[in-house]
Amino acid sequence: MQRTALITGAAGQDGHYLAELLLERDYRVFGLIRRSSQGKSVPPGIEVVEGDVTDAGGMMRLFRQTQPDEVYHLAAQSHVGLSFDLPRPTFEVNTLGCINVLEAARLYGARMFQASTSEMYGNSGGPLTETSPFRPVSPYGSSKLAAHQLCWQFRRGYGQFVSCGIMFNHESPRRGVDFVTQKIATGVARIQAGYEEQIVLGNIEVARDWSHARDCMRAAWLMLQQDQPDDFVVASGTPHTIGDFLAAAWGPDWRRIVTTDEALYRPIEVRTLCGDSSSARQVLGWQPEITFESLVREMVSAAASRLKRQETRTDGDA
Ligand code: NAP
Ligand code: G4F
Repeated sequence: MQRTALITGAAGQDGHYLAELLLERDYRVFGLIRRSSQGKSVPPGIEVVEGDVTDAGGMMRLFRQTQPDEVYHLAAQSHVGLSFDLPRPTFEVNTLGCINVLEAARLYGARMFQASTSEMYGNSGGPLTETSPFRPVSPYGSSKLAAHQLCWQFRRGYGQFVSCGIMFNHESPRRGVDFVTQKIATGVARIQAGYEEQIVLGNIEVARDWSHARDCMRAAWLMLQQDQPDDFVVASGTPHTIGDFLAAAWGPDWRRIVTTDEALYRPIEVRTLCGDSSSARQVLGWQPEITFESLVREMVSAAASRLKRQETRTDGDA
């Protein structure tokens, strides 16, 4: 029988890759999208439903309407820097929104995937596993940790099938424009085309465990195909500095094209993240397939193609 999946945050980066994966596997896919997201691209082939995860009644109606077998809860205020300026809305979406999805999934018997994050660890060291200490240093990290703990409580307390992917940074050409990798990819494309000379960044003395969003969403799907729910770290296992990303995107003389601005620094910074995904590798049979170097190449090449399309449109308007 055809299975039905509901994706919250379907217009985001991960929503696109997950929708593709589920449609390839012959699911019927509903995607929750906020009215304010209109104008953003929607994954082709999904059935769009409008709503907001902070609306508890709306979530119940959505589950009654769509009757999902699996819900992938991706909707979030996902920008760490912004969470310092908007702590309350961040908690409303990331924590209360998660409660609403948990409650509806429990009532309607849907298996649930929660998009947890390496930001929950703060500066705990590494390599980080499912049992490493959580010490978040941002409102975003705290809001996601509260949601993560609620998922455990619903799993343990009600026997609910809820699995959390503790996902480390993952990127793609569909990454939002205000995340550092997309800023670099777009900046490099603009410099190469002669539009700009510099990319202005915040704190570049940091490292992240970057992988491809397509790989991460495969892990999310695998989690809901297991006999038992659990938490899994999803990471490449190799941290790279922002300098490594710039070197792969531009070349060894990347310092020539970068300036830093302290106004873009965060009040508190997570310095280095590195995940240990042994459990996902052993239990789910998962491993990342796309290397760091090909991720960077894909992002820069996609940014150059987008720029070319914009130029063609502008020429057409003239
Ligand atoms: P994203 O591109 O920011 O997508 C999040 C989506 O959630 C956006 O489409 C956003 O809609 C939607 N949304 C925000 N508030 C909502 C609300 N109140 N009701 C309904 N939808 C709402 O994020 P992503 O990179 O795809 O990440 C997916 C999930 O994984 C997020 O939960 C994120 O926190 C988590 N995560 C991501 C990473 C990563 O490196 N990408 C790592 C760990 C965890 P708008 O377009 O209207 O804003
Ligand atoms: O690209 P970022 O904004 O990603 P960040 O903060 O690591 O968060 C992402 O990954 C988390 C998983 O660990 C997710 F949960 C979260 O939803 C999001 O997807 O910043 C990466 C690093 C930070 O240290 C930041 O301070 O890059 C540094 N950075 C330096 N200059 C910058 C910039 N970040 C941004 N966004 N913009 C800059 O100009």
